[in-house]
Amino acid sequence: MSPNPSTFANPVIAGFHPDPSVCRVGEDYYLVCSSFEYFPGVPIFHSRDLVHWTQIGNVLDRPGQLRLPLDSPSSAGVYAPTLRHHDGRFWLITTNVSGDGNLLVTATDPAGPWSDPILLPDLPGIDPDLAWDSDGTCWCTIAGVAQVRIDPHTGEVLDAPRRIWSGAPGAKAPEAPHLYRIGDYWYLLIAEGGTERGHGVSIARGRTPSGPFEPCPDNPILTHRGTDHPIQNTGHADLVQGPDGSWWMVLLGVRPGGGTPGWHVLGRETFLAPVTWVDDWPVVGPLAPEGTVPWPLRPGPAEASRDDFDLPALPPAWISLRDRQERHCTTKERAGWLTLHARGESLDDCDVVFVGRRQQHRSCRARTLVDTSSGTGGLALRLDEEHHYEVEATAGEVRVVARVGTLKSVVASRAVPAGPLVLGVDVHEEKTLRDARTGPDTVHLGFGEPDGTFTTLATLDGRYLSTEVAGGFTGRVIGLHATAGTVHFDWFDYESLDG
Ligand code: 6LW
Repeated sequence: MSPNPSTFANPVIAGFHPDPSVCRVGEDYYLVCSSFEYFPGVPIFHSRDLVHWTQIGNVLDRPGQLRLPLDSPSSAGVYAPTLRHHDGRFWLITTNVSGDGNLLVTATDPAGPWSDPILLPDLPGIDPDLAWDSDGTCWCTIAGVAQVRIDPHTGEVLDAPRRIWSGAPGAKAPEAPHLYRIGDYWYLLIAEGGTERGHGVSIARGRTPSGPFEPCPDNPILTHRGTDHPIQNTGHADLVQGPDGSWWMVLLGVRPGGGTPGWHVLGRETFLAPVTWVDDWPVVGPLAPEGTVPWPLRPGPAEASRDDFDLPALPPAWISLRDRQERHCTTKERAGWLTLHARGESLDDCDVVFVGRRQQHRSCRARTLVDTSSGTGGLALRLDEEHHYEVEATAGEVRVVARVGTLKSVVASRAVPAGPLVLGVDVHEEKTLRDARTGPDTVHLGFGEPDGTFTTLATLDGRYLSTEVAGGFTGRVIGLHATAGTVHFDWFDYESLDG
């Protein structure tokens, strides 16, 4: 089934889900995204209509597949996967910039298990793509944009990288290549202009997979640079054809909030756009003619989710920093609770024990019930080691801590009776622009009183947990941490407040 372009809601996968790559097998679509410093890596989703996606796992979910050193920086790690189905198998190629470099894994069931990685030590660069010629040749195209033939069974690179196209003259960062055979042409889709406001998608075509490539006269075929469209930074795309013959593009974009320059806090998200063909070139859109809303921004249905930690493993949307070892993070130690044993001493440390989920709504509410009788820990809203707000408890006290760049402060604290405590974070989108400097949202951190009411200890400006302030490629993750001793969590609730 394909969506009706006038009615579906974007983003189709909200929150930090960048660099989407998609393929279809029969009636089923599968989509993967980058995961950077988080473990497990490369979330994989399934859909029947390209609009409603369910996460079915993570491709790199074993330590042998994903080695992220404990001192590797945030926004390093796993970049830009390509997912393809060929010869009865799923193939995924990606780059772990913090260690193994380019690597390839395969699976017969996309929900896993995926194979151990085949490393490609001789393949330079990032953003690898896979495409097979009719004679079985496997072409691997990388950012730059350059191309080699590889043996995907061994990882052997069969020739020296050859530059095949660089996009528009002078445009920065030609990257995210995907090569497809469509009709009589081989199409080379790329992103260019950088993954910020200048981002765009361009395409070229040739008669062979190695070119020469003729650029589309209408390049970029998609960009929102210099527009007031609510979705910005549009780029890094992949194409897919529905079983009914319709064509679609998945791409990344951001939803900046607040005044100027606009701050996006949810990371780069996955969007969907219809594609038609004119003169054998793809046309993306339609692009907002007067009076129509081509990419409706209706929020999805309000979502609430509770994790009771009753299962032996955490659901696939839960992500940890760099590794997840049972001796640090387990639901088996106290039945029905998640237990975290501290390693790093604060969220400033790369080896902190933190496990969370992506913030997927502009306004949302998170609550947890924590037992800190043997340690210190709580609930954190995290962008990276240098940008995070947390409400945490330790015997007899609850406090709010804010880290922004080199500044760190205990913003508020309160004595509380011993015993399990509800901690909470509410995020409220700023809907009214008071002036050009209005921020994107406010973050309210607090705790539950014994009578069931909620006390806000601190209200902080959300702009400091945005990509425009922090830099990098990720988005906010909200979750649980332990910074001393052992901390137990009975449940975690996340609820959309978008309406
Ligand atoms: C990715 C590159 C990009 O490798 O950002 O937006 C980089 N595009 O293609 C990290 O996501």
